[in-house]
Amino acid sequence: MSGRSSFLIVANRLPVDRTVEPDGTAAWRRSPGGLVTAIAPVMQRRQGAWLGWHGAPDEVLGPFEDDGMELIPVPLSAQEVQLYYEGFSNATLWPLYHDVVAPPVFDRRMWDAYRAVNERFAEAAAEAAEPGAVVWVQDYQLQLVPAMLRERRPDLRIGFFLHIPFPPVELFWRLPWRKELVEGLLGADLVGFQLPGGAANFRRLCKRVLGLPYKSNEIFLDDRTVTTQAFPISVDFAELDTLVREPRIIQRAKEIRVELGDPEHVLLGVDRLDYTKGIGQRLEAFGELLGEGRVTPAEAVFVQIATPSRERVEEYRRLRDDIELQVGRINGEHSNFGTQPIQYFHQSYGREELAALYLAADVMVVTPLRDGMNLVAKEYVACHHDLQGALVLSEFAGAADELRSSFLVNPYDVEGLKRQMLAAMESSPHELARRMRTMRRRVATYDVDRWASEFLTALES
Ligand code: ADQ
Repeated sequence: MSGRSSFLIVANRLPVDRTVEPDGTAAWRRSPGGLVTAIAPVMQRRQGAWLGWHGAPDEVLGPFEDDGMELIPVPLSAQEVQLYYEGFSNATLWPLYHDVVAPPVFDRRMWDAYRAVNERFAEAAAEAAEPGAVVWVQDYQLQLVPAMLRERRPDLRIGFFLHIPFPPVELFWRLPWRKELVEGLLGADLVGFQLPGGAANFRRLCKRVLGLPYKSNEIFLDDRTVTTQAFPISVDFAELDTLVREPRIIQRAKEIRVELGDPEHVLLGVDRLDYTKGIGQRLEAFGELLGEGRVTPAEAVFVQIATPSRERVEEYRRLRDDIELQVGRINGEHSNFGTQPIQYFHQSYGREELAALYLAADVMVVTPLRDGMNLVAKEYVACHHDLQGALVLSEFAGAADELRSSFLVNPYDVEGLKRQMLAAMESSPHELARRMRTMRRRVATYDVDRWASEFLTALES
């Protein structure tokens, strides 16, 4: 054992993407996305190391430093990317944990690859950790790592955080490898979830699968206890709040509105193009409002940003086709020369452009069918120090537990969705300010720093 770091993050991906500079040299750039945004600041402060795949199949890289972080690449073969990542992680676990909104694939070869890759991550973490180090394992791709790591290094303090929902026992039960997954997670000292409901589901499952007793937050094993607890993840409130006060962002937000034809209402959706996000449901509602003449293309524009995601997984390819067909239909029926009621972008954006978009939007529409938390909702709130702007938020997003002053919706209820979108557009500035103030207080207090420090305090105590 070489023993090197006293603090380790273990995640499927490293927090950087490779880019090619204008002069042709390769460089690394901090990647977008929930997890990275959340943990990078903690990493830099603690001078820890981050273990994860670097994004290129069949390539072996040595450890390197970037952005003030020590990065340790874990290699994956092209076949493992297909079976472990696109397969077991994203075609089995992802739909199963999100209320089975798409049918999960159960494939033994995928499971074998998942186990083998988890083993490799555990091996690499065991080698990189100093005696007594704190290791924080992230998310559904690595649920076997805690137990595999404990077996090799019982001296470590091991935490695990699940970023997606943990399903009810009745759904989890379908998984042919349910016992192995539960045992994998129980290798941790602390298993964290977004919501108390996820933690409760996990405790019930441990009792059902392994007959383990539990009391309040603790599950009792023969020789130790495992703590299960909710830690709702959040955003860097201060950073966003400062960013949107900068003149260039304010200017850009104004430009965006002009480019959209200066409509009275700008509605916005920002999501990874994922079938859990309810993009089709919100477009359907907006399309019906147009069809019924309750909003007109002259007064409202819906901007939908859909970040490309998991494009090699069959369900995602189909989803992209469906959404693009739907956008085309609605625009085909309701566009005039020069105005298109839905502006659809299948692109990724930088933080600044995204902040300007949030600032420019009157109504943020977040309608997942199931979502662990949803950072977009919290980012929108953090960007509205003007106390204007309305958040339409699905009851099935974890964020709905905290953002009770949003316009809550059931995304399966198209009429309800239409009603709340209209209510959001028609609310008085006074009413919007009342709602936004309450939401901002919550997100400012429970920001991402607090999320990470509460998890780590619980893990280290
Ligand atoms: P995601 O499913 O990826 O995260 P979300 O929480 O909304 O969902 O985070 C997406 C992040 O990507 C946000 O920070 C957003 O700003 C960024 N993003 C989205 N579209 C973008 C675009 N076009 N360009 C640039 N950036 C874009 C998973 C879980 C969530 C959980 C997070 C964190 O599914 O439920 O909240 O992890 O735990």
